[in-house]
Formats: sequence, structure tokens, C-alpha cells
Amino acid sequence: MPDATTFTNDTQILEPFRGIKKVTIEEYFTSGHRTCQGCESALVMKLMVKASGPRTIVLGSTGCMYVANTTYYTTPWVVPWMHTQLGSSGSAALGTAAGLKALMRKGKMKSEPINVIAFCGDGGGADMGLNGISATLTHRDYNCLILLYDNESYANTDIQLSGMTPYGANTTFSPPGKTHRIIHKRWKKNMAGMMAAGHPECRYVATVCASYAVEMMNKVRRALTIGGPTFIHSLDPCPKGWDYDPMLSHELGELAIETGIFPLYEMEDGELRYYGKTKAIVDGRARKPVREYLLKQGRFAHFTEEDLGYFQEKVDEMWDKWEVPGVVPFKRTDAAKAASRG
Ligand SMILES: Cc1ncc(C[n+]2csc(CCOP(=O)(O)OP(=O)(O)O)c2C)c(N)n1
Ligand code: SF4
Ligand SMILES: [Mg+2]
Repeated sequence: MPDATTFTNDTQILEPFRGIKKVTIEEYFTSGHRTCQGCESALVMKLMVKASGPRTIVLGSTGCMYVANTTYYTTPWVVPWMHTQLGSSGSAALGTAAGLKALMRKGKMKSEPINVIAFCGDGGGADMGLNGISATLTHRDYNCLILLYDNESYANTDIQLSGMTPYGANTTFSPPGKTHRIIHKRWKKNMAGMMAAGHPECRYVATVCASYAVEMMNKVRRALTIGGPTFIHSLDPCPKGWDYDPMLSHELGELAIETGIFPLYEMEDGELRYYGKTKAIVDGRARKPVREYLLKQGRFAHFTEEDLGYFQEKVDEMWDKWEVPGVVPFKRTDAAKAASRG
């Protein structure tokens, strides 16, 4: 078993916030950033360090959350922060956690719990840095959290498509044209499901959306206190890349959950718990049609009824046919089901 983190000072009592009124008022990501108006990823950074508190080291790979947050002479970070290379969030997290542990073991640093969080974008994490994240999640002796903020494009370099860009979206690499309306025909990677299913030593994997702030912060706290390496995937509406009025960020986050496109869950020691409106869907509540989410965004403005129908079918399949709805995409044949019943 990984070492359990024991918290001995006031700043490291990371119990769940029991409701919005119990949330601490101190901020560790404040003014001084230059993200777009309505940028949900900036809110994710703010909530992430609010949850982890002052005894935190944040490591960030290249992307909007590096560039827009560390313009020369200005930064919103109150906690120690370091930039790391685009595909290196995994190795940065592991190296920092290992370094702290070694210094404490040798008596060169006071032995105390320090949170190590490495964040990455979808380009840096789900595409370029997948190998490093995967390796880190196998090192159960080191406590660290990798948080992937997913704005569904390489946003900082002007909205190129990534392996997390949704089917059909208009990006600078997939502009709809007269001959080919849909350029991007690949379905999005299932990052959290892949991390949960493929890393049996990783005790905690969760999905979050900042539209549900308290839930999100509590998942960060759980990830930091359970022991060993952990992973969180956050879906972040991005007004620039998704092309919508910035005032809609919160609503789009909610719609991603309510349509069933992005399920909220956590996997702790192999046990799955669904959250909020996702849980309601699992318990039988109807999902909203995906068109309500897609047609609020300019990146899908070229969609025809046929495209909307295809998108809806794929999401229906995720709920009706997957082995674990919304999480694990394996399908069992009737013969295999009968055989396992014995
Ligand atoms: C090895 C490498 N290749 C390309 C770049 C250029 N680059 C800087 S930020 C960025 C986009 C990163 O996308 P993502 O990780 O999704 O973060 P976002 O910008 O969307 O926040 C790219 C391609 C780089 N910094 N390093
Ligand atoms: S492009 Fe998107 S992710 Fe980047 S700062 Fe703007 S809203 Fe945030
Ligand atoms: Mg991105």
C-alpha cells in the first residue's frame, strides 16, 4: 500500500468542504493572469489551489495555463510554481515528489506533508505527455496529483485539434469547407477511463467540471490525501476555442454533464462512484439531447441534422452499450455474459 499522508498542521487538514459556506476564503491563484474572459481553465486553477491550500507546489506544462498566467512580471500564483515542458507533467510530478521525499529522508528538509500538483492541457497531457503520466501512475510510493485541464484543443497556439477535440469541431486544423463539411472524424479519447482501467496501483482517478465547484475541490482534496499518484480530468469550456459568449461557460459545463457527454465520477481503489447529475442519469433520469450543448457553440455551427444524429448515437452507445456506462467502453457478447453467470 502507498504511504498514507498524515496531516499534522492546520494548513494540511484537507477534509471535504461540507457545502459552499464552509469553503475557505484564502486564494492562492489571484489577480495577475491574462486568460480570456470566461476562461474555465483559470477557474480550475483557482479552485485546485484553494482546495490544496498554501503547502502546495504547482508544476505546469506549457499551454494557456502557463503562458497566460506568467506574463513577464505578473503572475496570479501565490504558491510556489514551476513551468515544465509541454509533455512533462508526469515526470515533473514524480521527480518533485521523489525529490521532496529524499530531502526529508536525509533530514535536509523538515518532514511534513507538501502537496505536489502537476497540471497539463489536453494537448500536453492526453497527446504528448501520455507516457509520462502513465509511468507516474505506476509509482505508488510517491504522493502527487496530475490534473489534466481539457479545453479540447491546443488553445494557446490558436486552437489546433488534439486527441481530445470532439468529433466534427471546427478548429484551425479542421475548418469546415464546401467539399468536406466534417474534417475531424475521430472520436475523443477516454482519458480518465484509460487511466483508471490501466493503472491498478493508482488509488484515485476522477472527472470534474468547475461548474460544480465544491464537488471539484473535494475531489482534489481526496486525490491529495489518499496516498500515491492520482489523476483528475477536468472538462473546461473555453470561450475562444469553442466560440461562444463568455457568460455561457458555467452553463456549458452543466450541459456537458446533463447531455451525458462528460460523466462525473470517481474511481477509488477500484470502486466506482457516479456524481450529481451523472448519478441521476445512471439512476434513470433522461439525458438532455446533445444538440442543446453543441448548438450553443460556434465550433459546431456547420453541423447538419445528420451530424447531430451521429453525435447523439455515439453518446447513446456510451450509456446503453458500454460495460460500465460512461466509463469503460468494452462490450460483452450475450454468450460471454451467459458464460460469466456460470
Ligand atoms: C515540444 C513542444 N511543442 C510545441 C510547443 C508549442 N506549444 C506551446 S503551448 C501549445 C499548446 C498546448 O495545448 P494544451 O496542452 O492543450 O494546452 P492549452 O494551450 O490548450 O491550454 C503548443 C503546441 C511547445 N511549447 N513545446
Ligand atoms: S483560449 Fe481558452 S483556455 Fe486559453 S485562456 Fe482563452 S478561454 Fe482560457
Ligand atoms: Mg488544450
